[in-house]
Amino acid sequence: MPERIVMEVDLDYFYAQCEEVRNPALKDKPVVVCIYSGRGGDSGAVTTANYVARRYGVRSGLPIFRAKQLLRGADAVFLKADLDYYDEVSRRIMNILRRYADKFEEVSVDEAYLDITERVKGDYEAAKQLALKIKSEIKQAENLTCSIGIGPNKVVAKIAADHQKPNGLTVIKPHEAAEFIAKMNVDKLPGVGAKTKSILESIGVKTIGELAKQDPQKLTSIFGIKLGNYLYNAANARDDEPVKERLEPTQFSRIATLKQDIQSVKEAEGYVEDLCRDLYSKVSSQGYAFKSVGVICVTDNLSTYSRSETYEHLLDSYDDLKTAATALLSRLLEEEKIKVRRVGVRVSDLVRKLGQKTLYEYITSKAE
Ligand code: TTP
Ligand code: CA
Repeated sequence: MPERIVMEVDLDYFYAQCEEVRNPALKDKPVVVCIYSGRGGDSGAVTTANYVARRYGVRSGLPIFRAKQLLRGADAVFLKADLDYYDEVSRRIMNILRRYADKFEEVSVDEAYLDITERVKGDYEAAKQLALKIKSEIKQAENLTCSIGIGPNKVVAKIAADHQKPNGLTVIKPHEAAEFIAKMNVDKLPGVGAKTKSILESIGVKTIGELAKQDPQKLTSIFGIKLGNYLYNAANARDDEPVKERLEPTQFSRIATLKQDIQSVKEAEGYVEDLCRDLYSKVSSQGYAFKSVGVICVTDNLSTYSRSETYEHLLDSYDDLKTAATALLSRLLEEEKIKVRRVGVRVSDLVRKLGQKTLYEYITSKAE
C-alpha cells in the first residue's frame, strides 16, 4: 500500500475570476464582487476581489464604502455577486476534478480535496504531472486558474495550495512537510482562527514550529482532547483525516419557528413563502429538481406531524414548491386540528439537472 498522497485544489479569486471570464475587458482593472445588504446605497460587504484590487488593500469582508475609498480614481469595477452563476461554474469544475480522484471531497464552492494515492501509485512526480493536467483542463474548459497543493495529508495539501497563489502549484513530500510549515504563523493551520491564535499567543506560541514542540497534554488541557490533539498533530504535519467521498444529497429541508402558534394555512402563508424561497434557491443552486415535497409541523408539546406527496412530473420552480407545500399544509391542518409552533418544508427524490455542457461532460466522462 503506497503512502497517501492528497491534493487540494483552490480556485483563484473565484467570484471575481468568474466575472473576468464572462467579461474579459475587466481583466486589467480592479474588480470587486459585492453583496449588498438591501439597505440601499453602498451598504454591504466585499465577497472577494481580483488580484489587481487586492494590491490596493481590498479584501473579503470589507465594507463596500471602504473598498471604494481604497480604489478611488483606480477605474475599479464593482459588481453585485451572481451566486447562481458561480455555483454553475463550480459544479462544472467539480465534475472535472472528480474524474481525477480516487476519492473526492468538495469542501466549498471553490475548494476540493482529491485522494490520488492509487492513481499515481504513491509517486510525487506523477502527482505533480496530474496537477498540471488538471490545471490545463480547467483552463481549457472554463478559462479559469487555480492553485494546487500536494502533500501527504489534507492539512499539508491545504497549506501547500495556499502557499503560492494565484495559479500556483506546490508539492511537499512527506519528509519536507514539518519543516515546510514550521516557520509559518499558527493561523496558517486549517481551523485555527483568531480565537485559537490568541490563546496560543498567550502561551508564547506564534509559529507552527513552536506549536509542534509543545507538550501535547498541555494542549489538550487548554483546548480539549479533540482540538488539542489536532493542533499538536497538525503542527507536526500529521493528519489522518481521510478525504471523505460525499454522497449525493437525498433531500433538502428548511424549518422555521413561528412568532405565534398558528392553526390555519392562511396564518402560515408568509412563513411558507419564505421557507420555499430559501429552500428553492438552495436546491436549484445545487443543480437539482425534485419530485417529492413534504411539510412537517411541530406543536408546542413537540409532537410532529407530516404529509408528503410524490408527483409524476419533475418540480423545478419556486411556484411549484409553494403550491405543493401550501396544499399539503392545508390538508394537514384540516385533518389534525393542531396548534403549530414550527413549520418545515422538505424536497426529496432529487434529480440532477443537466445543462448542455454538463450533459456533454457527463457523456465524455462515462466514455473514459
Ligand atoms: P476564498 O477561497 O477564501 O477566496 P478567493 O477564491 O476569492 O481568493 P483566493 O485566490 O485567495 O483563493 O473564497 C472563495 C469564494 O467565496 C470567494 O471568491 C468569494 C466567497 N467569499 C465570500 O463570499 N465571503 C468571504 O468572506 C470569503 C472569504 C469568501
Ligand atoms: Ca479560492
